[in-house]
Amino acid sequence: MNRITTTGRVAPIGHGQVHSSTLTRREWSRLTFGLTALLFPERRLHAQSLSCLFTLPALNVDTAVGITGDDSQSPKPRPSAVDAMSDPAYATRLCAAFQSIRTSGVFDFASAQHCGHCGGTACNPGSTSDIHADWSFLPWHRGLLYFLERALRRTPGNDDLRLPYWGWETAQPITVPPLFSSCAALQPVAPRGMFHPPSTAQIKASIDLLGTQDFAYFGGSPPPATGQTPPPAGPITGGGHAAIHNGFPTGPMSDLRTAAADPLFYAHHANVDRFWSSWQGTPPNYPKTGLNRIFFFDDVACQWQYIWFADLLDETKFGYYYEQKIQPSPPTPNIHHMEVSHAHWLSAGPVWKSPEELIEKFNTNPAPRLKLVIVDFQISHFDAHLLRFGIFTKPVGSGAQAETFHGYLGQISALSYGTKGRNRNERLSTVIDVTGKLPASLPNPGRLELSVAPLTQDGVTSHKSARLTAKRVEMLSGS
Ligand SMILES: [Cu+2]
Repeated sequence: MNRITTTGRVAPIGHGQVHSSTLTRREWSRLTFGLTALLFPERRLHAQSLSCLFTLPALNVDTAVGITGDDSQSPKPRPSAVDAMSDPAYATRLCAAFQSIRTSGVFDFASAQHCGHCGGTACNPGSTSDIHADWSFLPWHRGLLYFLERALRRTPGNDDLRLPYWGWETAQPITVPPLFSSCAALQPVAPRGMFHPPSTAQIKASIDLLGTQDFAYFGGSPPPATGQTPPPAGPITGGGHAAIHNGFPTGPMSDLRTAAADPLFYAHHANVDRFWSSWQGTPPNYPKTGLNRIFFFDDVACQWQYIWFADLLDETKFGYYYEQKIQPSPPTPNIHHMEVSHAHWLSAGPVWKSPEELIEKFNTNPAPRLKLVIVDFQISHFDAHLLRFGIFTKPVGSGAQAETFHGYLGQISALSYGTKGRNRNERLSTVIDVTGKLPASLPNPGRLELSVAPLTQDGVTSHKSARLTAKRVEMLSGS
């Protein structure tokens, strides 16, 4: 079988390259937790786990044997953090297991792995590889969580333990699960910081993605042929995923590079993984191409392990599942694709292929379920520290409450790399449920011109909007 080489590896670090571990250690220290962290013995493990990133052997993809599944007897459900907390025996065992993997260094290895995949950081100097900037986001994080969960399960008597998930899509207001304050082993190395819960609208940006058929509208598009521009980040990286990270203005979770040093990160990502699991159920549909990609993870004591993307599609093969799936809201059965336009880098905005026909569709009673797909747009003209954006059908000034503004469609959150802010050239995609919002809010019937404006914590526009220029805009219509 012909398989592509290791796009998942922390290239270009490999044989023959010398890196100063002293420098790495110093930068990691500066990058992450500052002097307070020096008080913790775990710091040594951080340094060791970073060194491990430099030991990745050259991989022969034709002979590499990936882990294809779990060796456990039967898959078990991952509990919600609330359910895990309500079972004191379970919570105690989880806490002890986390303590064990922190002492052994497995936790630090996972944290360093994550940092090393955040593109051009001190954990991975010289690389621009960022697992959050393309479609490997979901499978890669599934693999990371699996190895951590496997380590927890391998602590004595704990094979039935599974990572709890933080079900942030249901609660309002969203709160940090008390489980993660219940014992020292579930605390981050540096203080977690105050949590500012995202709004319902920020979470809705993730829920709107469920019920789309094409993986590109959910997790992103496969990498292109060599030399071509890579695809933008998958829509699932925005919405609730980014909004929860950004809910911590300080502390490890606020910066992708340090986020995995907080045990809460794994509960957050278990929920992102649960979104993927839920998407597959509505309807069952896997990515059809790009499965021949390999990811590596450093297991216990820096032992490299490999997983093929194709093997990560079914979580039950890795010993777990989610009992409660997330329902698309509102449900969108029988979605079929409707072309809006195939214009490229639309500066004038897409013109409906057949405006009359589309408007006729809008006017049926009940109105059809409509989802607007906006593929590949940039927000680089806004300051890199702005992380929350509203999308509108008309220009909007600063100081407007987005959700009550006539012409508001939805919003998206961007990922933060701490003081650096967003990635300079981040490209986004999103899917917004616009049922009942079109065409009433269109200034020019038959023509869709989108605007984007940064939002404050309270959902108010902080700057006037700019024209949203996307590579592609499509409409999904459900019956
Ligand atoms: Cu991540």
